[in-house]
Amino acid sequence: MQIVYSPLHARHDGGMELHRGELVPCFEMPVRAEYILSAVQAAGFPVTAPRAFGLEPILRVHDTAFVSFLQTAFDQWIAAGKDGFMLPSGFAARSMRQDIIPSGINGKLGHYAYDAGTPIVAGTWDAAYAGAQSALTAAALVADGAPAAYALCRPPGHHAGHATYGGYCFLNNAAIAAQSLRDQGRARVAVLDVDYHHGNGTQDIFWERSDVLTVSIHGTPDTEYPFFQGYADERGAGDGLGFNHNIPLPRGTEWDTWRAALTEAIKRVRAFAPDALVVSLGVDTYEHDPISAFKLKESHYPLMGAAIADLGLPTVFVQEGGYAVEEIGRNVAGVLTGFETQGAHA
Ligand code: 6XA
Ligand code: ZN
Repeated sequence: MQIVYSPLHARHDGGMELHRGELVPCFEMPVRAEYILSAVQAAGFPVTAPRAFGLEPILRVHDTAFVSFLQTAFDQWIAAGKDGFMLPSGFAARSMRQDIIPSGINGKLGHYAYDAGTPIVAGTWDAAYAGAQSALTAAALVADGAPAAYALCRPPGHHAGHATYGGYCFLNNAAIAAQSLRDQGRARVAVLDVDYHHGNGTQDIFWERSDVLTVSIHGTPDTEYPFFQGYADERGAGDGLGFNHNIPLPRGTEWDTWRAALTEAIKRVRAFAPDALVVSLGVDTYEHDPISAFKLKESHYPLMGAAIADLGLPTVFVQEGGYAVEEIGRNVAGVLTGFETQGAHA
């Protein structure tokens, strides 16, 4: 399986985030990608650079004004006399107007963002764009006949909605990959999200679609980020009703319970009979992750990969979260190795 990697990810180095009431250095840092790259190379996977697909496939899932906000936001911040990293300080919550996009940069931030934990810096767009091109390259490899490919995207993507950002995510790499598989003739595509956090952006993008199934296993939003989405009763709407499945699990969940949830998720994917699979691969389910509370061990990641390979589907892996930086590389490589080993016997 090819690994798609761009060094441009390092241009996003976020500074500080507001995390559970405290301003702290960002957990989502460039060294994450370097640990993953070293580990997958050590495991023998070949690495390739992303190809150039341009903006058009990004605009298939994201709002045009939102994308141009991401492209120009930092310039507006500089023009307003600021520097460093940008965080919103007021949000369009509940009773406030959703239909207004203020021209001032602070209002714009509050319109598009839904948390104060996702800083934008000078290089954020370059990194997010390179991540999306990496996801598109992995999707193209699979569309052209590779059994699987892995996009080492950073920053991650699964919290980014059609016109919203948060949870360290700006462009939804998994959704962009899934849509590009649809556009290359795969009639039905499933997205399986195994990150610790609910893939609320992916859910949002495909909420009314019956051609893209979304299934997410995650820490219950009752206590875990993103708090306001990811509950089991969210099943899609309109044509998409019944094509979204959330499996929230409590803090402290261990492998046996998590594996049973994966079996349930895989059953949903199988019943959908997709032509291709996109996996939102976060490894923040790891027992020592600093911002998460599941108890998966290093030995479980190859088993996860093998269970996914059992589906027998052309598969695009897209990197999401994982913040135990020294271990995430081994855990990601574990999933990919487990997938390839099982796939070879399937
Ligand atoms: C709040 C935590 C954001 C979660 C990011 C993540 N600052 N999502 O790993 O998958
Ligand atoms: Zn996560």
